[in-house]
Amino acid sequence: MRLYFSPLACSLASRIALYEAGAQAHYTQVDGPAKQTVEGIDYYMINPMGLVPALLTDDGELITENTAILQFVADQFPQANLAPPSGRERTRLHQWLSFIGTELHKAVFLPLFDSREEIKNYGRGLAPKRFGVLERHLSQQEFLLERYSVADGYLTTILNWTAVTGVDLEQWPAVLAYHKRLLKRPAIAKAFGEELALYKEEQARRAKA
Ligand SMILES: N[C@@H](CCC(=O)N[C@@H](CS)C(=O)NCC(=O)O)C(=O)O
Repeated sequence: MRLYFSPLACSLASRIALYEAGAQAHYTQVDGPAKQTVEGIDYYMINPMGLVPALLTDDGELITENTAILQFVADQFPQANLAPPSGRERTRLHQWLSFIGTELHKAVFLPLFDSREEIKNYGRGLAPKRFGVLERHLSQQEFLLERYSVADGYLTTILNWTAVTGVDLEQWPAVLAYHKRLLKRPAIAKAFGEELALYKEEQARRAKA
C-alpha cells in the first residue's frame, strides 16, 4: 500500500489508522499547492482531484476520500479493532465519519483556512452548534464509539487545526480534554510527531523559495 499525504493535512488520519493497524505501507508526500509528489510527479496524474489522502492498494486500486480509506484500513486489519464489523455500531461509525468530514472538516475548518474575513466568519458561525454536539457526547464517552475507532484518529487530526485557525477549545472542555488525551495515544503521537517535522521542513523550503 502507498499513502499519498501532505504533512498535518487530513491524510494524517489515514497514517494514524495504518500505524494503529501495524500495517506495512509506503508514504509519499505531496506538495498541496504545487500538486507534485516529492519525486516531482504531477499529482493530478495519480488523483485527478489533486486531494490527499489517496491510498494505492497492493492490487493497484486507488482509494480516495477519508471516510472510505479509513474504513478500508480498518477492514483489512480486523485484529486491530479499528471499526465495528457490522450492525448499529457500524452505522454509528458512518455517522461520526460523515459528521467529521462534512460538518467539521468542510463546513467549519475549510472556511477558517481562507484568508477572507467574511468566509472565516461563516466558518466561525457554524462552529458552536457542531462543537456543542461533540461536547455533549464526549462528556459522556471516552471515545466517539464504545471503544477507539478510526473516527477518533480523524477527529484528532481535525482538532489539531484549532491551533492554527484560532478556534479556542477552552469553550468545550470535554473536547479539549479528549484532544489532549488522544494526542498521547502512541500511534497518534508517533504519526503527529513525524508529520510535524515534515511540515516544518516544508515550511522552511517554501520560505527559501
Ligand atoms: N473529500 C475529500 C477531501 C480531502 C481534502 O480536503 N484534502 C485536503 C487536505 S485536508 C487537500 O488535499 N487539499 C488540497 C487542495 O485543496 O488543493 C476527503 O474527505 O478525502
